[in-house]
Amino acid sequence: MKIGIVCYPTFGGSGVVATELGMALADKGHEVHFITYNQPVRLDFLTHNLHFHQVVIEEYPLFEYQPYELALSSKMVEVVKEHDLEVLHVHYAIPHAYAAYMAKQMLKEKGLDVRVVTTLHGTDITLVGSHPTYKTAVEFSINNSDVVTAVSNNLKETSNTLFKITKDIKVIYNFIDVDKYDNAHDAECNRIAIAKPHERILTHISNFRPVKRVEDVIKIFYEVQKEIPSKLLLVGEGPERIHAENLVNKLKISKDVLFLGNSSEVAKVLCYSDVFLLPSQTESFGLAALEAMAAKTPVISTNTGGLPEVNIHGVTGYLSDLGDIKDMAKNAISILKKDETLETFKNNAREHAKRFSLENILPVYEEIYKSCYKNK
Ligand code: GMT
Repeated sequence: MKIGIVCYPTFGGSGVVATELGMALADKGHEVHFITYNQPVRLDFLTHNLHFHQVVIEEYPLFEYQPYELALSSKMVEVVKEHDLEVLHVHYAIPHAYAAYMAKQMLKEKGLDVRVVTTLHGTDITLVGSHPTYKTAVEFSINNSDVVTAVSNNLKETSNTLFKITKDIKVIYNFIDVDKYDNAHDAECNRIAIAKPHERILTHISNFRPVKRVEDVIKIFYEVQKEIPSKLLLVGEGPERIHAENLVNKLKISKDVLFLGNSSEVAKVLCYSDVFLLPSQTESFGLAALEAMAAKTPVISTNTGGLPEVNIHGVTGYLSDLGDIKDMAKNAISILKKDETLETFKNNAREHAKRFSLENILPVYEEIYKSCYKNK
């Protein structure tokens, strides 16, 4: 099929899922066109059936806010027409679902029909979309998509609670190419470069936004390192980084905490890790937790949002109430204390991650594209 993918081209989870999906679809022979304002960070190759079309914003001094939706919907119309696209799959409702609706209407006027699949990812519903500033337009564009999907049952329920949704939202879990994480713990994984042989390694990967509660990550680590010699790896960039650095200095643990910045080589970082920390305020799914699990890293997380659908309490890691630092630290210590316990959790995490394998989820998306095209 000929599919257009619209997403944020950044390190955020929705962009990562959209990019991995597009690359996998192209690998299976579909023609995939990314329509984004930059080349997506994980889009590391382009082929005869994998294309990137840049949405260029013309800056004009009159505008305090440049009209991105107009540029995006115009680009969508152009690409659909030029390449005969059958489906536009937009990831993250704001403003992508709205721009896709406008593109669809413009194409209709020209006698062309394109199907719009909208995937809800989390903050487009929970933190941003339900705000009165956006709610009306978000609800409208969800209800006017041909198919709507959400990345967890929890996100589906939340969407139905916060909005008047007239469509049945299909739940399609985020997925992972488990094989990409196979190098975890093999010879390439030079742990000794990060920690001494007797030290454990804890990791956190995120966009360092307030919702991730990075200060809780530091506080949990602070408790853990009192009992277990360990290092903390922090991967990502964002507004909370400065607060995290301040806290690390205040607690005098800077020699044990490494800020690595953004990385597109998550699998390499995770191969060093013994425990992954995700104490988020909310998480519709927690793709970073799934990536950790695929790399044999048990997860210490909160029990909010869709996290209990991904991290299984007492099996792949532990779930705690939001802000319960003591409980999260206690759980991390219980996993890290004995080699045998750690090994069991590591194996469980990897085994459970396989349920979310690309091979299982990709055909579900393909089926959705085919069915909405058939019903044209
Ligand atoms: O985690 C973020 O803040 C980024 C955000 C995004 O849309 O890029 O992530 C959301 O989508 C991911 C992919 O579906 C989910 O795994 C994350 O849980 C979700 N984040 C939140 O709900 C906070």
